[in-house]
Amino acid sequence: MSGINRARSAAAVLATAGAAAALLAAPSAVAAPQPIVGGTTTTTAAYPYVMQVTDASQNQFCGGTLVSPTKVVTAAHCMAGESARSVRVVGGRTYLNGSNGTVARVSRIWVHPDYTDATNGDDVAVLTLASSMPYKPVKYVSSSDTSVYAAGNEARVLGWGTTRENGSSSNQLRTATVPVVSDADCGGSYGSDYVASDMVCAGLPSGGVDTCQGDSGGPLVIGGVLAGITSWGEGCARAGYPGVYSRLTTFSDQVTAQVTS
Ligand code: 4AZ
Repeated sequence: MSGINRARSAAAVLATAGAAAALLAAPSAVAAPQPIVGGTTTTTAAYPYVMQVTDASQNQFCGGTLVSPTKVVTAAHCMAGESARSVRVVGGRTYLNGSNGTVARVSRIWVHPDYTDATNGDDVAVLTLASSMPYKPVKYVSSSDTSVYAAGNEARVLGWGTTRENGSSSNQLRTATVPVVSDADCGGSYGSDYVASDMVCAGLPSGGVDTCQGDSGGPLVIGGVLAGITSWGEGCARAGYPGVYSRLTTFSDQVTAQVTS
């Protein structure tokens, strides 16, 4: 994503400035490296619907959400350059370096037909598994459930992504909660890249808690129901730049068509 690349030099400057400040200020003022960015470790036993989306060697590159025994919702941008043969879904594996859980091959990949780039919306895909996952799926929003996106609602994000911008992935599954951001505020942050019909933002005004690289495709859960898909953002956990998620109510009927096919 272009935002990630643009982020790099600024992050390096901030890291240097932060290190200098740490020498001057109390060490306790410097936050320790955190999950996702800012959050806690968890397990796939606690969140059985969270899936690793991996390559054929079971190297995780995106997240996904189990919505039926053989259907996984993920981001369209995660499927760029992929084929059903090249992808696996791994359930029940809390640690990236684990070998436990259940590995499924993929028999079909549906990518939203209008998808071009995450910042244009339509960032949704559904994977059909060749074998069933023995884990409890999560319900997803229906098209009329738009009240879940009321600004300030608490949303849970999950993934194995980097624990800071340009950082390293987390070996253990992480989770955090972030408040939903209004369309007006998110449009203020991202201008025309924020397509309100297809996206929803979540994050704190001051940043510090966010999804990051490698969390893409994973769940945004509001009130126990899948309501979004981790999609994009300007860097990670920056003040004034919340994470952007696919607005699942918009795609719910298309997802259902895939889930029931
Ligand atoms: C990514 O590249 C990514 N801060 C995911 C989420 C966000 C940014 C980038 C949101 O997978």
